[in-house]
Amino acid sequence: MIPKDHPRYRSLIARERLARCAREGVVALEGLAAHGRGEAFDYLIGERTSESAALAARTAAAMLLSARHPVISVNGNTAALAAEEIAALQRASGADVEVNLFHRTEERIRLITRLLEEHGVRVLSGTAERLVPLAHDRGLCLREGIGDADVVLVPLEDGDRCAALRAMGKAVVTIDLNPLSRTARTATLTIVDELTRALPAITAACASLDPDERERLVASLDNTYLLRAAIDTMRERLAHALE
Ligand code: PTJ
Repeated sequence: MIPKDHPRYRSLIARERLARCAREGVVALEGLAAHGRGEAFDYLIGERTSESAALAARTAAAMLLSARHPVISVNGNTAALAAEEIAALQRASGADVEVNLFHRTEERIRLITRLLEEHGVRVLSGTAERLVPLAHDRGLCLREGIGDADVVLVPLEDGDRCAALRAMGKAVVTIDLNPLSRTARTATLTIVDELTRALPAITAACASLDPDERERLVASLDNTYLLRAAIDTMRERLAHALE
């Protein structure tokens, strides 16, 4: 039992949930290591949404709303941490949701789909085909889902797939606390923020953007600027860490 007044309450609850989901098979054991890396970067940005991340989240909403066929790609960590937030974003953006795994087994696909559905997500189903040219199983996707998407939101992504999706002409939006990762640098748009802060920010923006602002945000998207701003936030915090 984690006491509510513990100074690291949120972080401990997230770890507890991930550990439970790992025991149940939803989260890959490797996902626990990936979460730890994310936590370290979250410390560096101050565990809050920076101004540039807020702009990135609004831009992500604009891209999802302007897309012909937006798809949210969900892995084990994302389902464990944010099933409810994915349901809300699906309602706000009209995006399809597809489960896509690095450590893929049919059993994990089934468990993650069930968890998402229990939280109100409508999950695409069907026979996955190797439509993305990758040797590993992230290349497997649904023809009517990621295969047909023009904009794909891929939280906690793997760099190879991000590059492959872009090479197929798709716009890739990622959420990654590490602004130095290959994914962050390869994506069309990177939100350098924690998943459970970034998703509600995109959902809220979906409800508030008017068509003019939508167009302006998409036209002025500059991912290098957003990554530099995230790194500057971290540098600034480190410079004043002990004051
Ligand atoms: O469920 P599977 O089989 O698809 O596997 C999922 C993992 C996460 C294991 C897989 O995609 C993986 O290995 O990911 P990476 O390459 O470690 O990348 C994960 C990235 O997400 C890292 O750059 C982390 O810094 C970042 N990250 C981790 N937790 C969070 C995060 N970013 C935002 N919010 C988080 N909670």
